[in-house]
Amino acid sequence: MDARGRIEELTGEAGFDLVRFADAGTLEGAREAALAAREAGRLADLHWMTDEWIERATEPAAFLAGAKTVVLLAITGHAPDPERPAGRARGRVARYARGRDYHRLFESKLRRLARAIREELGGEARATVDYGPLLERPLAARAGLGWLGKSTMLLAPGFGPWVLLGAIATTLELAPDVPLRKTCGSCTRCIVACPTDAIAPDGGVLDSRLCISYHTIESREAIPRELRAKFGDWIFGCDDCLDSCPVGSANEASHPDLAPPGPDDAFPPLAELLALDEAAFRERFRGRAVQRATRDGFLRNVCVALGNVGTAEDVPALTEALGDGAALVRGHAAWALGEIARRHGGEGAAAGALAARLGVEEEAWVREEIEAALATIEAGPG
Ligand code: B12
Ligand code: SF4
Ligand code: SF4
Repeated sequence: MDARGRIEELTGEAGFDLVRFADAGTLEGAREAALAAREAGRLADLHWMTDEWIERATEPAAFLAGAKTVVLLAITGHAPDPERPAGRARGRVARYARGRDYHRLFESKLRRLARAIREELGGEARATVDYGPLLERPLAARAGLGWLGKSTMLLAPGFGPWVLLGAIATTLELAPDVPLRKTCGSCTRCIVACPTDAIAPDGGVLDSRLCISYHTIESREAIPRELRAKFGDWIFGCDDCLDSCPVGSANEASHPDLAPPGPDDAFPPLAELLALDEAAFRERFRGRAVQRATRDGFLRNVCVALGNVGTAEDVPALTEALGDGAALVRGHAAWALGEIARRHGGEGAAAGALAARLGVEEEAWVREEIEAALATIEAGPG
């Protein structure tokens, strides 16, 4: 068996759903596109994506000296939603983040594969997943693992956007696969489905400043007030552009470790999340991708979701959150109280809590949020 065949065999044994091979040449078009996105501000505050990171991420030989081939690997994660329990307001976690952290899943598998390439096949090998410096989607498109959809997702035949990617660069010269000749055609479903218009009207370009996924996972700042009502119940990531995609939608296969252990992992009850302190947050989401949001960022997201789907029953938990140690949480709790009171009445309790907090709040930004929430309540339903 040749080296390529052996790698295919090993990746199958490791439980990957797809494997394809790309030559390790510079990704010129993707580099220009990513640098232009950064220049235009479309990468928002992804501080680590500097121009230098982009240059390296589009040059496999900078990732591994002498790289000739990049092996692209994918696992699928499209487990159907578990039944959503009735009762108190619940949030929604993106499918990829409901089970075990896929980064950990990939890391152990990739490490073993890279070792096999070194020890058995005699090539140098270096692996990465997600945050490592390699742009995975354009590489996967070059390898014919899928094509770049209007949502900017890589769509794999039979799986659609429901594939997560990892890569191993190697000095072995392996026969590359060819890019697919597929496109989205006249479909525009993801563009229409995106609640914040984050995808450009013609597709293929995403503005992270508008993307729910960016704000709920990567951003450590306040969520812009004008966007909050569009976030619905998303508290970590967003799948709206994936859910709307017809490609691979009938295939509900999922790597077993990515399937949610229960409805609380897909749709966590919101009010109780507000009680998590740092230690309890780490414990609750041990081994889960949700940790990336940080405790304060995650509770910020929970407040926004409560503002959108919460009821008068959630006013006590939000009132408690008005006294949280993190200004980020206090400010968003204030917004949520204003929204719940506007939608459901119960003005007395929410307005009373906000007024009481205004009396002691020292942080200027939180005071502004409280005043805006009080103004919302005063303006009445609408
Ligand atoms: C930063 C990042 C984000 C950012 C920005 C995403 C974006 N679209 O720019 C945020 C936080 C918003 C994000 C969100 C999500 N992400 Co993300 N993200 C990344 C990361 C770390 C880098 C991507 C990046 O550099 N973006 C900048 C843009 C400019 O580059 P790009 O999209 O990679 O590639 C585009 C350009 O290169 C251009 N291009 C390529 N060749 C050429 C040639 C020419 C001539 C031109 C003009 C353009 C061009 O087209 C490509 C696709 O549009 C990658 C992992 C990695 N290391 O690659 C994961 C990754 C892209 N994310 C992933 C996932 C799963 C998601 C979410 C679905 C998570 C969720 N459920 O909430 C959402 C989906 C949002 C969306 N519609 O893209 C997966 C995607 C898998 C797939 N099937 O595509 C990746 C690959 C992680 C992984 N290891 O699996 N993500
Ligand atoms: S992840 Fe959500 S907010 Fe971001 S582009 Fe897709 S649908 Fe829009
Ligand atoms: S929803 Fe339609 S336009 Fe968007 S990525 Fe899927 S096929 Fe392409």
